[in-house]
Amino acid sequence: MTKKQIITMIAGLLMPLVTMGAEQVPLLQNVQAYESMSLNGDWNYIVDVQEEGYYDYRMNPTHWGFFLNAKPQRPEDLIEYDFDKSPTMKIPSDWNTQDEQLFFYEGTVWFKRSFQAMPMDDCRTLLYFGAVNYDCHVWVNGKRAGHHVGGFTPFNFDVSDLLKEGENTVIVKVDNKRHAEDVPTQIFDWWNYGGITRDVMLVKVTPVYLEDYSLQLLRSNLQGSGSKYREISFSARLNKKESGHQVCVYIPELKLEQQLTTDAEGTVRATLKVSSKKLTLWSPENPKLYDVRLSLDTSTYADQIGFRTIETRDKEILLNGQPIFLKGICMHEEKPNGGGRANSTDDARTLLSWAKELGCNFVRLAHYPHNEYMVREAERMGILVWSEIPVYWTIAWTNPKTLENAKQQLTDMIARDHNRANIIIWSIANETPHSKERDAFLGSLAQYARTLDNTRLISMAMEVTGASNYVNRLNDNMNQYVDVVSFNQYVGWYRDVNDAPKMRWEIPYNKPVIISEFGGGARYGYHGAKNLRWTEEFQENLYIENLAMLDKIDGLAGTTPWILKDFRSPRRVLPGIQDYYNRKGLFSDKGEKKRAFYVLKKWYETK
Ligand code: GCB
Repeated sequence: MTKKQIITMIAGLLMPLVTMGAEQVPLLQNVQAYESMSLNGDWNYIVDVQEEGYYDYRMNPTHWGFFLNAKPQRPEDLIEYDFDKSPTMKIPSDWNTQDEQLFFYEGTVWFKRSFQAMPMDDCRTLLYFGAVNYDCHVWVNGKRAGHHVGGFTPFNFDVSDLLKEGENTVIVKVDNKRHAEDVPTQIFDWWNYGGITRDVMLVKVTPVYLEDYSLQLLRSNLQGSGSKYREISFSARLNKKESGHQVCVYIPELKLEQQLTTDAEGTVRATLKVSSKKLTLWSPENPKLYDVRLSLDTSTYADQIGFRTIETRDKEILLNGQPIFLKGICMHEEKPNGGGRANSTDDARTLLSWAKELGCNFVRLAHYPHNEYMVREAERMGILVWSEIPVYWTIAWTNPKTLENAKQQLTDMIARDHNRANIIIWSIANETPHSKERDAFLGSLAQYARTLDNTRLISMAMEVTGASNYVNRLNDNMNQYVDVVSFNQYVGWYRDVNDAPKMRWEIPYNKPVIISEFGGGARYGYHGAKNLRWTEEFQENLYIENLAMLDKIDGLAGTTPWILKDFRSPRRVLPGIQDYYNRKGLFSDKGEKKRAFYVLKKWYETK
């Protein structure tokens, strides 16, 4: 045996000891309510094209990887990396817009940050990531804390046993290479922004804590309409299956208070009754949120929760029992000025105020769960939300791991946001090609979504299946699983705009219809005849024709045109026009309004 083989063998024996001590735990509901220490800020980073810091020269995981953050101990020691001498970038962010050299980079980058441990008394510490794109491994003080896959959902590890007094180090290996079996898969029409793209924090929790809770107004039809009382269902779950803990939910403004004791599963459940007159329902016109206080034994947590119902009746969508037309727009999670991942209340407020100016009461957060600031800000501003997982185009339908991955992203999206009143639709997919395998995959996903949350509507962006003689037919086996039939159509862009007036639509389902996408590209400031592609006039005319066409669709309950703002995409290469931006925005990448903005705004005024 060579010296190197002996070292590898010993390290292999030690590895199980090293990996003990941390675990991924189910997502903490309402992380904002907890005492925490932000780890946002400057992190050192090392670009690792060949994953030298993770694999040895035989492509086996090395035990001496960058996660050890090793330093030479003797003058002759060979260590070929040094985090502390490496550059820094601000976290949260995407590396593509932070470092010019990484604009097109897809691969592995290592991040390192040191911090002083916060005093923990008898508490435990969760290391929380809002999102990391896409595959990430985390180490604390050289010991493995966990692994996570999926670029748009939060996760947390219990790292209490890895922390020490004084200085601690967290190292994250992020890899955003695309793979056929991933969700999303190898191709998608947006920038594959890599990095630690959302907040990172250490969260202090008591050994037993409220892992999840839910407050949800019951639909009035479940209790007889015209009732003097409304019912709010409340449930909560501890992180441990322990009975005898005291849970209290208190809504001061409604003078509602309920004390409960956990059962052997560590759960509580109750129905709270409130007079219909006293309860102000959340709506776009009056996005009323109530202060809610939750307590577990001696700890208390605050949240703000709105109460509303959402359901369908034949081809109508009913919000609080009343039909509503969803005046929407699609959005990507990109900064209002230029590219780069958005991740702040300010970004959210700017983008959502543009949607408001357009007259929207609804946004489709495409094509993945957006950051929590976006959802919370929309809730405060009275904007309804469609939230989606990145099951986009051609997924590996027969791969069980891919299904598991999609289900996990769905679980985490719903776990984070199920107390947000503005979210009314969970979308499970976008433009997926029909096949038996796809039907089995999506059917399973839809049924699973319902078991996670049966209070909201389920949908997916479908495609028109047949178009002949100007008759567009929608025929999708998934219709049986969705509450709302939604589909994307591009008359005027991928089809001739002159077809629009001739179009008829056959949607053979007694369900509300949302046109989840339509639109076309224009470069802001480029003017010309209305048949000259890429001009604002072309896009303006396309909107005029499409809106007239939409008005003829039976059961149209809303629309979310594509898209609020020009966004970066590696598929959009036309020089001088696209320059790696998809130009279908109603706003340019710098936030300038194109002519089509005013067409849609005017149409929404009539709705
Ligand atoms: C679509 C996709 C969207 C694309 C858009 C386009 O149907 O759902 O992600 O960006 O078309 O611009 O072609």
